[in-house]
Order: sequence, then C-alpha cells, then structure tokens
Amino acid sequence: KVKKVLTYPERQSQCKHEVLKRLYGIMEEKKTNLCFSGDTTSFAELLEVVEKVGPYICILKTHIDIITDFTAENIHKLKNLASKHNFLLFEDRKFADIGNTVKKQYSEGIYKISEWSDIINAHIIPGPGIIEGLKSAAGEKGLTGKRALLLIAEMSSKGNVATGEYTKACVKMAEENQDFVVGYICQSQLSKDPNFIHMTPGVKLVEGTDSLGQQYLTPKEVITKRNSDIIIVGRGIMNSDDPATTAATYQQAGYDAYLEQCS
Ligand code: 6AU
Repeated sequence: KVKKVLTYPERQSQCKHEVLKRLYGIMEEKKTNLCFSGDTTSFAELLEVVEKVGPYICILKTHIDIITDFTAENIHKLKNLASKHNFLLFEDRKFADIGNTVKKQYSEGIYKISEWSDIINAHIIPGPGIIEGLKSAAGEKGLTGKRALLLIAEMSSKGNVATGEYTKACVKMAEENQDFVVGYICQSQLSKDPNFIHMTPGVKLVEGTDSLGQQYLTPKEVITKRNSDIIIVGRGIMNSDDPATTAATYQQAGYDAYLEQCS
C-alpha cells in the first residue's frame, strides 16, 4: 500500500528550512496540527486564552492590528507563552504591497512584527518583489533562517478570486523562493514537496458559513480528503465556553485525520 503523505518526522528530515524543521518537530512531539487563531481585540484576553490552549497547538496565529491594548510588554508575555508551551507565532498580516513598503511594515511601526513572529503571510498580487522585501527585512535584523513566509494561494471566503492561474502563479513563486517561503495558506494540497506546508483556515467541527462570507470545512475533510497539513481554527475555539477542552477536541480531530491520511 502506497502512503498518501509523509509522516511529520519524514517531512522534518527531508525539508530544508529551519522554521519548518522546528514546526514538524513540535507537531510530532505534541501530536498536533492545530493552529489557533486568537482573534480578539483584547491582549489581556488573548494571553488568558493562550495560556489555556497552549498545550494543544503547534502555532498561535495573531491579528496584532485588531488589538486595542497593545504593548511591547504583552508581546514579551506572548513570547514567554510560546516558549513555555512550545508553539510558533504566526502574525496573519497578509502583506500585499510593493517590496519597499512591506519591508517597513514588517519591521517598523508600532508592532515590529519581524522581531517576534516566526511566520508571516502575504498575497502575491504585487509579484515576487513582495517576497524579496520581506526577506530583506528579516535579513537586516540578523534573522535569516529564523523567519518564514506563507503565500496566500487560495482563500476560504465566498467569491474569492485566488483560484486557477492565480494559485498556479503562487506555487511558482513559492518554488522560486524556497529560502524564505515555506508553504501556503490554501484550501487543499498544492505540492507534495515537504519543503512546503499547507495551512487551511475556515475550519469548524461542523460545516457551515458565517454572515460575512466565511465558509467552514471539518478537520477531517481538510486533512484527510484535501491533504492539507495544518487546520487553522479561530471562532470555533475562541467563542466556546471552554476553550481548552474545545482545543483538545480539535487537536484530536486533526491528529486522527493525519494518522488516517498517512496510513
Ligand atoms: O475560524 P475563524 O473563521 O474564526 O477565523 C479564521 C481565521 C481568521 C482569518 O483572517 C484567517 O483565518 N483566514 C486566512 C488566513 C489565515 O490567512 C485566509 C483565508 O482565506 N481565510 C481566513 O479565514 O483570522
């Protein structure tokens, strides 16, 4: 019987990028492919929830620009939680401008994203200059190899135009920039190369939609059927009465689907 996908340790030994190697190591050790999207406007609440769900996740995804009580001190606390619970930080900034602008958006301003976020993502609308700009910002901070980029190849929202040729152009750009691009935000597997990881948002235990165009698939559909690697879950965990127990449920669903996927 031919295996559909490689195991995490197999992918870890076959991939080149340091951030991906770390990520596969965490996924194997903690038995999780769950990325929690902590979409709250309160840093205090974010820290509180992350303390609870930390044991069940491999990545914490943030939207730092929706937070009203941002402080460098809170970033310090977030980094401490990431070390304590062993997960990576992913600022979902969705960069989308020319290289020269994104370079500053990544490293300067209030948030100084490059100083704390292991992973970032970007749209490919501007062309490969956006990748060069982001990569050079990390390089100038002495963080080459410690920072990685995901390209948004497909989206979860209704009527989005990241399809067909656009998605293909994205895969090409990723393949040409393997020293910095480590994968995709997508809705299904785009590459069998272990140098690229697939992260899929729009995940809930029950399929459905929200009132603003979001579309949800189940962990099993995303991992087993669509051969993605990471489930990104926001409101499914955030809005639950017991985020820790709910995160554990998503962790189990995602991991069971992985075991099925690679068996
Ligand atoms: O589980 P939700 O619907 O509460 O949250 C989904 C999260 C949000 C979105 O900004 C993000 O995933 N997202 C992305 C990302 C991660 O880039 C792309 C996309 O196509 N759809 C999507 O929902 O924080």
